[in-house]
Amino acid sequence: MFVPAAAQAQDGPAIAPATGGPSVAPEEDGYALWLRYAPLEGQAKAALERFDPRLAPVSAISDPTILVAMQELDRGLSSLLERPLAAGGDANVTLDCTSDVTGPEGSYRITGAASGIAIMAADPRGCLYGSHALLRELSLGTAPGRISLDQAPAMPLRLLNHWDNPDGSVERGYAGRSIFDWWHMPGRSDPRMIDYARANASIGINGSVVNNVNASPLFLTPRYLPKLVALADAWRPYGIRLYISARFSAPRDIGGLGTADPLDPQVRAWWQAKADEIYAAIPDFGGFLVKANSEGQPGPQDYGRTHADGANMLAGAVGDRGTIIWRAFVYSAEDETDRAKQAYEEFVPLDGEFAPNVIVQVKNGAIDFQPREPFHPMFGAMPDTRLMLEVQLTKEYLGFASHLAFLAPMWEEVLDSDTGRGGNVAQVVAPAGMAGVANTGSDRNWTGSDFDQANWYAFGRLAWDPTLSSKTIAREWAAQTFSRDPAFLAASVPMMLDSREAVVDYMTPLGLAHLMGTGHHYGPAPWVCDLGRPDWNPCYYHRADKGGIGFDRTAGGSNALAQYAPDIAAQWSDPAAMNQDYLLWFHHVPWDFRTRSGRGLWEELVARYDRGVAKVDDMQTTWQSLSPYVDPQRFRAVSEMLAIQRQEAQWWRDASLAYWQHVNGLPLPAGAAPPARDLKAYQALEFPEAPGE
Ligand code: BDP
Repeated sequence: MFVPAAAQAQDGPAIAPATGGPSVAPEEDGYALWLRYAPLEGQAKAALERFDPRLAPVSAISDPTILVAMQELDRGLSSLLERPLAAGGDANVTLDCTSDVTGPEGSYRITGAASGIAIMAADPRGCLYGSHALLRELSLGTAPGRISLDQAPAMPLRLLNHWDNPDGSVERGYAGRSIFDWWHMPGRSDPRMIDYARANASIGINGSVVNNVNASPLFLTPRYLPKLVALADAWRPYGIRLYISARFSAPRDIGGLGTADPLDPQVRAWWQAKADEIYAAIPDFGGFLVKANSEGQPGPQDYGRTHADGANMLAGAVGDRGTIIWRAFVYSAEDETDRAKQAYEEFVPLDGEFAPNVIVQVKNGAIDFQPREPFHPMFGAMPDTRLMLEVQLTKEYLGFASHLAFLAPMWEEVLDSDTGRGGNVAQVVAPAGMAGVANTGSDRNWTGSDFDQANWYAFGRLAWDPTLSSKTIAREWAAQTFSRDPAFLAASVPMMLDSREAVVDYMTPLGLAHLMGTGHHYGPAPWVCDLGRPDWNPCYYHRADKGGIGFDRTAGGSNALAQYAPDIAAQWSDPAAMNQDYLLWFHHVPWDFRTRSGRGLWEELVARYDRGVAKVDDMQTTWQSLSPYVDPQRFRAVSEMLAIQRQEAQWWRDASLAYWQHVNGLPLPAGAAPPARDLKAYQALEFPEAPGE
């Protein structure tokens, strides 16, 4: 083997500088995600060549998880080196999966030295995660001898939630059809299901809820069980447990009973038998996710019972074999309470009443996955209930797949939020976990756009370790997915880190929320005020009139502020002193209110819209400068999406300003460009075919 002179040098820095300029990868379509294992170059390549990785033969391995770990190592190492690994001789990359490494399942330790790299764990999953971690480090250019990691997952459940339907449609899906080919299962084993499992395992995701929370009872029928078995069997080696969303009325829908009352003995017996049937076929079945009494879904309240009655009945049926994940995303048509208050009011009084194998799953904010919301006040308010954090990877409210918005900064903001009740959100959810509403689809690149892959990646990494910084995650992802060239990373990482804030600025600045088009949620529609339920209307949320704008959630208004711990509420109680990012979430203020920037509210609002659009200009400029580092196919795809984003950012800004001016009658501040069209033109736009509904 030819060893370049550079191999004589000392081990390189974590991300090795390029030698001789970037070499553009061949045409790629994004299917490989961050698992491309692009060939190393320069010092990093020399260091790995000098190490000359060798694996033990796999013939003696019987454990399927250890086997896939070894196969991944072989695949990754040979791809990084652009050659097959040497056979024979002693292995110098070794797995010990019965070591004394302590910590929860999946924990691992890696010690690298010039003589060998040892991956140690107390269970096969730890070996699998450790193998991926080793490949990640090497992909980033770290020299083998310098790799030293001691890792344990911060929370037990790290789950994707798919809102996929049996007919292949995906609720709020912007990446094509469902990746699950239910129709042909179990006969057809789609290789994509293995690549899905590899991708998840590589970032520590250990479970998947495969169907929509607006659940079809089909998934509980005997016809679907063999399909579920096929998936569970395929994923088991990768450490992915299968869960399903259960429709609460299933005993009526498919069980032939006249009721789904959780206290009815026949209903209890039906669920018990159903759980036993599933566990007989899938011994490691994860459990049920339930959306009950929300947006028209059936639930225990239909029978005058509580969420705890419903959840505990199912918890009894699965017993210690699995988990019931009960969603707290509830709001009701009959309830006139501020929607932001309803989940807290329904759930907090039930604290301590849930069975030990019940987890309550809470969205990051109290309304609904908006570009920015303060953390949900339930976090910290239910000390005797395990709470799980639900975030949305699919960008229903952040520009679908077309807008580049890296969401790690948003999730970091939530995870780091101090609840004022003995810990931040990450600490509150640590005994339970995190769920991410998946953004996968049948598109070749999985997520509809190349940069949306970063949100899948970031979700897994944060669920594993919520103390990771967005910057670290962006850097890891960009280096593995596009190029590890320092010049590429120096430009692309800041672009990613700023991207979510750009969306906030051009869609919902200063704490505004829920201003999107009806139903499909595409584009701006702050003028909508005539829908059947008050809290479906954007005007319910912004409350703009001639006198001012914003939702008064102080004691003088809905008093949602009082749901937070006193110290936290105090941070948001004074509109003049508080972080202005949440201003209009908590306060209704006059248009000439003096903001902390010194500008009046109207001027500040316009400035933020303009700042958001300008950030997209910057993103386009940055991306154009990166063409030397990216293959032409993905370069063009991202460029096209950025152009769409630029147009839509302008549309959000212009349509919003046209409407606010219609309400407040104010002229635009000097220098601000007038909206391109008049308000009526924006109001007339219709998109009956928009995806995801
Ligand atoms: C809303 C979505 C809707 C979901 C709902 C939920 O628009 O499609 O069913 O959340 O989370 O944001 O249940």
